[in-house]
Amino acid sequence: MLRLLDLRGRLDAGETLDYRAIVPRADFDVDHAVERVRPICAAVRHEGIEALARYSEQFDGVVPDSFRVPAAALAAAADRLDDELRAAFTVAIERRRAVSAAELGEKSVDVTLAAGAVVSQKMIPVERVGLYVPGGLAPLASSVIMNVVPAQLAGVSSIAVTSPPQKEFGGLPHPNILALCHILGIEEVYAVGGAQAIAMFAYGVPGLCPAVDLVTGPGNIYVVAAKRLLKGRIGIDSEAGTTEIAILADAAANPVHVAADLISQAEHDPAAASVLVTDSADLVARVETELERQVALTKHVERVRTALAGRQSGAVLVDDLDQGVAVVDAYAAEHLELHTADAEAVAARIRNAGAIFIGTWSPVSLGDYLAGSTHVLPTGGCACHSSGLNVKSFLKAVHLINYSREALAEVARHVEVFAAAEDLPAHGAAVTVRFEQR
Ligand code: HSO
Ligand code: ZN
Repeated sequence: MLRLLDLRGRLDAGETLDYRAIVPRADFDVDHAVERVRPICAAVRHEGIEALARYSEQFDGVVPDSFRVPAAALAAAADRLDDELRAAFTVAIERRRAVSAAELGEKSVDVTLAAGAVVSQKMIPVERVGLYVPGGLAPLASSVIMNVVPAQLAGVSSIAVTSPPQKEFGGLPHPNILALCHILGIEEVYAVGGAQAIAMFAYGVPGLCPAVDLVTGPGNIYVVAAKRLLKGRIGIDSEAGTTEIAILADAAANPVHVAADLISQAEHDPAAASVLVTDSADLVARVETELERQVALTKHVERVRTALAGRQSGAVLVDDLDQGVAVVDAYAAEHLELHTADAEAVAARIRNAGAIFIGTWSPVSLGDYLAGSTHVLPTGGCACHSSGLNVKSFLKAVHLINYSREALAEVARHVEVFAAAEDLPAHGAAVTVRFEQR
């Protein structure tokens, strides 16, 4: 089912391998999608609610009575939650809160560089954020928790949530999404999805939604493209797009677990990526057998098959664990699972991954819901420069510079010389003028 990429023996044969260029990737990339969403974002900017209605009709097949979800609908959804699901939500919220609280780390920095020369750093929460919760093939209620909890712990004062309107729920977002908003105390909720939702947050829509400073949350490739397009006007978290899982495994890995986890993320989208990297051809064969068996039993069989057979998925055979680490580092997966001997030590060697799942008892689907970690993670190789959504994503670092007369005098000549070297003498003068007698 998986495309096979056999790298064994190629280094010994003297080849140099550019792993970034050869790891499985989709053909369709975010740059293409940016061109598709550009007119959508422009229309929302200039036509506001009318454009939202048009795109809702076109992409969601329904136009909500009101794009702002009424408060009564939030409360009603929470009332109707069944007990078991409520209990699962509670554990997920508690665990994500516990980890978020620890993510705050050092709150402030204060450095005295010389007598009277102090630089400190203050972390200030972004004032207003827009949080995106995916609808599409599977409305992800869990994304409400992943977005809202760290924003609240960071101290964001104005939080808006949006999620696509669902035809079967009369144009409201999925009821579990509404219920979680209510449980978490979020009152500003919109029934808007896709690129148009990101544009609504970025530009604001008169009479509906004031513009936000930062947009976070996972989404499909069009949501990611809109975030990339509007970045600058708004801040964004990482580009958290179509789901990916990479599994680094050795011969002793459990093929039942490996296959189940590859399928679990393939379930999200026909464009989802499931990649197995191993030095064991025997494991590949056993995982293939398991995939055949388990895929036939899974509910979303078509979607899963398409994802597993796609260009973006595959099995990569490597010479040894070292090459395996190099390949997964180059791939920079959103989720990386380690099914190897001494997986903790292997984890310590990984540089690029959105989140690392250590050992056979830490599957990605645990992290998707309630491990305590985030599931809003960089995709498409962005894990080599970006982080998953966390409390710090909602905070800005501001330096405070506080020098006394004496402390400035001590370095005045350095500033003057530096400024002259850059041919910016007025910079130097701004310091020296302070010490000239008049
Ligand atoms: N795997 C998705 C998150 C998710 N899965 C939510 C199920 N629900 C992206 O990390
Ligand atoms: Zn998932």
